[in-house]
Amino acid sequence: MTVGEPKDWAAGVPGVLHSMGPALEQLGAARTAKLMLSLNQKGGFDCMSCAWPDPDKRKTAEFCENGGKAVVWEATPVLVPRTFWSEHSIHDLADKTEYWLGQQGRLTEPVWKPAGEDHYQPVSWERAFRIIADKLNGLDSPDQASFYTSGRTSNEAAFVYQLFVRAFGTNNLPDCSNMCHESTSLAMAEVVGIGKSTIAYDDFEHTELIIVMGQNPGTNHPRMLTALEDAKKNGAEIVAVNPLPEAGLRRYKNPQRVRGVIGHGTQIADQFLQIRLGGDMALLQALAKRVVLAEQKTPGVVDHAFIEAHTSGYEAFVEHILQVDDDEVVRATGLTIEEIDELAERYLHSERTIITWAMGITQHTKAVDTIKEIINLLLLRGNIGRPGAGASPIRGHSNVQGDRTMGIWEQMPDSFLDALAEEFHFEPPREHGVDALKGIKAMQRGDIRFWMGMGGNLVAAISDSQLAEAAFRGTEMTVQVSTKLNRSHAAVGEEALILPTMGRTEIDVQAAGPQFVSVEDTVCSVHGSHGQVPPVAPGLLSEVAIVCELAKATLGDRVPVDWQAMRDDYDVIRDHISHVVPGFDDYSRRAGSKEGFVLPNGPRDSRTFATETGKAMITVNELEHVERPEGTLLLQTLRSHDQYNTTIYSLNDRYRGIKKGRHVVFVNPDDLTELGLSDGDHVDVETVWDDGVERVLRDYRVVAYPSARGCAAAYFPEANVLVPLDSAAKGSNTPVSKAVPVRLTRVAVPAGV
Ligand SMILES: Nc1nc2c(c(=O)[nH]1)N[C@H]1C(S)=C(S)[C@@H](COP(=O)(O)OP(=O)(O)OC[C@H]3O[C@@H](n4cnc5c(=O)[nH]c(N)nc54)[C@H](O)[C@@H]3O)O[C@H]1N2
Ligand SMILES: Nc1nc2c(c(=O)[nH]1)N[C@H]1C(S)=C(S)[C@@H](COP(=O)(O)OP(=O)(O)OC[C@H]3O[C@@H](n4cnc5c(=O)[nH]c(N)nc54)[C@H](O)[C@@H]3O)O[C@H]1N2
Ligand SMILES: [Mo]
Repeated sequence: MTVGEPKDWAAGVPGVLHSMGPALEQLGAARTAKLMLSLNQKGGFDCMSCAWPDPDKRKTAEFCENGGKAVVWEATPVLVPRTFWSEHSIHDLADKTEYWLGQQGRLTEPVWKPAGEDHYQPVSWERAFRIIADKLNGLDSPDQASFYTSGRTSNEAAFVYQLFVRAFGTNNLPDCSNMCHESTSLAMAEVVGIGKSTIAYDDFEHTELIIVMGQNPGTNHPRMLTALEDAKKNGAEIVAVNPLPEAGLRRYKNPQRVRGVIGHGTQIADQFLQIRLGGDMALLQALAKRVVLAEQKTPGVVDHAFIEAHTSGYEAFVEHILQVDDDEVVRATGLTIEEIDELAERYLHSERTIITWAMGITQHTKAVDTIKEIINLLLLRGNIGRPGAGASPIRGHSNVQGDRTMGIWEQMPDSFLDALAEEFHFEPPREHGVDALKGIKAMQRGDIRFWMGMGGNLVAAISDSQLAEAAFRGTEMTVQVSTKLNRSHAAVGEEALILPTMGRTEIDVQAAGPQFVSVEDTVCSVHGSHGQVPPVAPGLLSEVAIVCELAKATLGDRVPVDWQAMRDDYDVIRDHISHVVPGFDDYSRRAGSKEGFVLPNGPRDSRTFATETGKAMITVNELEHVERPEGTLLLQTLRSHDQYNTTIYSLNDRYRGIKKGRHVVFVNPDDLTELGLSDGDHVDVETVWDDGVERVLRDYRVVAYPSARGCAAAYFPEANVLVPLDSAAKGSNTPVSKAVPVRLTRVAVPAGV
């Protein structure tokens, strides 16, 4: 492993080469060109990487380096051979890294591990469905089964999946959102009536100020840099709030423009606030206080017409916010008063402000309240429901937002369940199901005996890996619908099945001909995704086909649903969706059209807020920040540039200067001095948590890095070993992946290193 200087610019020439090089090698020029030129194009397929929206005017190459990697990873013609299963026991697979597992290639045939065996063996689709159906029908209650979804699943597959699960009789529908933007969904639904972004793509063109909080777009939403760059050209200011000086937020070379290639790139952030982990709530309250104080001096700073017509709670908020203690804010944020005043000035001068955020905000104990403070700050100056202004959570998985719209949620409201009952003539269960964390705990107790994953890799993605793996191993059956091998195929129940599926790049032919699917991006725009290349293997079924066949095998005639018709022609699924989900009228035609369509959004369209008070709720939240016990650091777990969640594309993290290694912990040089450590030392990283469980990462290399004081960082999913299962955000139950108190202990460096 080598550690070099971190880079302060993103994309540019190396970016393009990094994405095209491996593509050409593995795929061949023709297949690559076919895929890359239809990626994110109208009539093409939707990138399966992040949920960033597509601009109305598309470029010839409308994708980023990391989207390119995701496409190559999926469309690879490297296949897991039939002999693999006899050569590798499940114990053997459990010793492999995620990187190795992903490198084995695409899964091509269903496999089954019978009880008592340590090997998977090939099994026919029919037999696989029979085995699963018999297990499900043998449970004492449908609630002993749980059905997870990862956010790559299309609207069509998600809809039939939740329909099957509810027809089977449970609301146990956890999803990756539980670990991701759940805090956002909860907070925004409560205070503005919808758990989604209140802006449209165009708003980036009309804004005067964008505050990017707790987000690393250069790696995780690279095309957002283009939107930021365009906004800057239109005169907008950009502020980044982050404990790390992430590349791309500092300088960005746009590979699509000649200037980007030859110049020094655009300086993206006008101001960078290097905040301490978990300090955002204090910062937001301090900003709101400054707005209120400015209002006292110069009435009109607060948008009174808006406050009166559209909000509730203003007076109580003003009274509370004036009590905010600047000393506490400084302690919590690690920022200076001058820095906070400067941002406040920018906010007061801007007539149209957008705040965006991602995991740096949602994965904290007080995440829900922090997001409510984002909304408070925006509401004070009327920054919701007008052009160039709004609250914009930037979602992760490419269709995680659509899956939720389609009913993938353990707590869907009665209005949705009523519509489902009316459309399909059965009574769906009403009792709420388990989320991801509760699901693990139910497995630990033996209350959940069967677990199925529609994509994803929950064993690796959830906190407390050791306990989570033990929980999975304690179940009677685990089933994974997957494109490639991962850890969730190695930590399995007594019986286990892997059902291989097609990806979004592939042409999906059913009885009625080639099918398309559809997805919703982070700004609520829905559009079709059309597979482009033949599936890598002949025996693969689509996710829709797998669900429909499983439903037939399990439910027989128990509910009057025509699964076969839905499998044969996805228009039939979309017709049902148009009857059940508001905003989807004439769905097939509109999703199939080149433009797609934008879902209705009360706050954005008409400043209507479906909340308890019927107005946008300005809320009072008690300030709390994370304390750091002496001698410890707060550790955040994050993504490298060459990974997609638990999928590891390579062992490099170019922008942070890391090559060929992931066992690193980034620490501020002054903290190292204080702890008596230096760059290059090897340490054990151990969680400080009082429940007797040992949580430790052994032999990590210390990297001196300009992180905020007291705040360290390490890569997920490896670092999930350190995140206690009981450490969850209040209300949303999202694992607290961005503030783990840890102690570093130096270990001897093995000889030869
Ligand atoms: N290439 C690629 N793209 C992806 C993904 C991927 O793994 N690879 N994952 C997808 C998914 S599912 C998601 S959810 C998104 C994730 O996108 P991000 O949220 O950008 O992902 P993280 O790597 O978790 O980065 C968190 C960022 O927040 C900062 N941060 C951490 N804690 C705090 C805090 O307390 N306050 C503030 N202000 N900042 C903080 C970190 O320094 C870091 O810059 O990306 C999506 N896109
Ligand atoms: N410590 C820590 N933990 C975290 C996070 C963190 O920041 N820190 N982030 C959290 C977040 S934001 C998220 S979203 C979760 C992610 O959790 P998941 O969504 O569960 O994990 P992924 O790694 O995205 O899932 C990858 C797997 O999906 C399968 N797959 C890929 N494409 C397809 C497809 O088209 N169909 C099907 N059926 N399967 C497919 C492949 O087998 C692949 O191995 O992790 C969470 N965990
Ligand atoms: Mo996510």
